[in-house]
Amino acid sequence: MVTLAELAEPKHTVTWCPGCGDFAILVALKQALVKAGREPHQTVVVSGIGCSGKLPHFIKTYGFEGLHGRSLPAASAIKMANHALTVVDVGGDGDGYGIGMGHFIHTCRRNIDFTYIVHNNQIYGLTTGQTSPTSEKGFKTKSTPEGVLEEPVNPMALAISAGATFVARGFSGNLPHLADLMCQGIQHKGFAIIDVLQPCVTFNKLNTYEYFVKKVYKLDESNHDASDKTAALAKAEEWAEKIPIGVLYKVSKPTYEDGTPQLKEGPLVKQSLKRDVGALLAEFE
Ligand SMILES: Cc1ncc(C[n+]2csc(CCOP(=O)(O)OP(=O)(O)O)c2C)c(N)n1
Ligand code: SF4
Repeated sequence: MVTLAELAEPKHTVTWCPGCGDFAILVALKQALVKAGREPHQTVVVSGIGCSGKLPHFIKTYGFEGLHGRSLPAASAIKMANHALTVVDVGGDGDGYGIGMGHFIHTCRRNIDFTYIVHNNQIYGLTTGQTSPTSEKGFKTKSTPEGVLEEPVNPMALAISAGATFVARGFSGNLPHLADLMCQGIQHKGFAIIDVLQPCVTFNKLNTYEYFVKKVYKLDESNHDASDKTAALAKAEEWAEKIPIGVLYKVSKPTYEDGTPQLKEGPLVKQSLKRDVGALLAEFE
């Protein structure tokens, strides 16, 4: 059984700013993998580009850091090539809900069995503080000095509508709760999205730890029914005085892998490349 120490990556120094919410996400992910009993050699952590995208360097599993906004296709391909692996994708709100938004919607509806953790700090961190798709209306940033004009996207409502089968929100200020959510997401059979409220202490002076501590409340301490889509959408719309954290929506549906006959013989990477292509070639005669 893997231990927390075995998941520590000794070769890389963590370069996030002191106090960044990314630290709690990294620790929560390690705790979740240990709790779920996933060994490092059976796990791949995938990312795009951003402060959040550096996470695969800081955890001793397999890892892949790809292009900005393109982590979901990479994670989907890795899972389809070897569906025996545990795949976890991590990225920022700019990465997943901006440039990667098309992939986000289609990944939700495909229901491939992997977990997507979004470090939602409502700003572009790595590029030093521009507006992101989840920045609040009126928020003044480097790219919108007079304040954001548009309404923010609502990732939880989008995920539920698009067909994701596990939709949850965590807060990096509550590590045990976040680790438990991630463990549930990893154990869920299907696409699990966990949006994490992650203060960027350097560039977002609006959505701070104090801002969220006053607002968040746990859904598991309310009478929310996570199997009820209408109730889940109502919870997804709550974003004012109170913000729910926990599992908003969870249903069981066949995965994309279940519907792919080629995977019935086992992971593609374990299958022989020696195939009888005679029948296929005959079609071209
Ligand atoms: C195709 C492409 N466009 C733009 C960039 C520049 N870029 C790098 S990270 C980033 C946004 C980072 O913000 P976010 O995804 O929210 O992650 P964070 O740094 O906040 O964790 C941008 C625009 C890039 N690397 N590639
Ligand atoms: S810039 Fe923001 S998101 Fe990036 S490491 Fe620093 S505090 Fe974290």
